[in-house]
Amino acid sequence: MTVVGFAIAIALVLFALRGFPAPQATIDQAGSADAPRDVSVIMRDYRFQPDPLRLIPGERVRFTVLNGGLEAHEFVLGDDDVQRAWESADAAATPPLPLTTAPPASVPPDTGGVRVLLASGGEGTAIFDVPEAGELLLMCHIPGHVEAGMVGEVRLVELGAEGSPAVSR
Ligand SMILES: [Cu+2]
Repeated sequence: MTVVGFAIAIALVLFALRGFPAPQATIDQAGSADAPRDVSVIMRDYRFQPDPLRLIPGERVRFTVLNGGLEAHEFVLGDDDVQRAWESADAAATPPLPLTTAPPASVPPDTGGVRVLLASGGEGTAIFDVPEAGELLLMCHIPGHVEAGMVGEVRLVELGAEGSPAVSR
């Protein structure tokens, strides 16, 4: 990292800590197998930040997902088939009555995509290989959350596009 790049990174962190809206950073390097690109996503009641989420086709990213909301949230990134698999898994795992315990949600291992389920205040990481093409969606399938607006836009962009700046917690 260059001195200027380092200074900019520090400035972004300071802006984020103070709660200022951070300026858009440029994605100047795609993630690779050896060096995944770090991308932070915050889940709130009921949205994802940043929105849109910008990813480069074919890159490998390491997501750090934080749940800054008061409720449990789920980060599900993948195509339509992935979304439908988790939607039905979560619906099936929801207890039919209060105070009953349902089995944890699961999908077949070859479903693809990535899913991080977090309690309020939780943090998790996940590695994801961005496909070369196709449509990706970001959704939370906890019952009622999609209806409340918890759907994030995902854009596949070229190198040099505006990326995801540091976000304030
Ligand atoms: Cu949610």
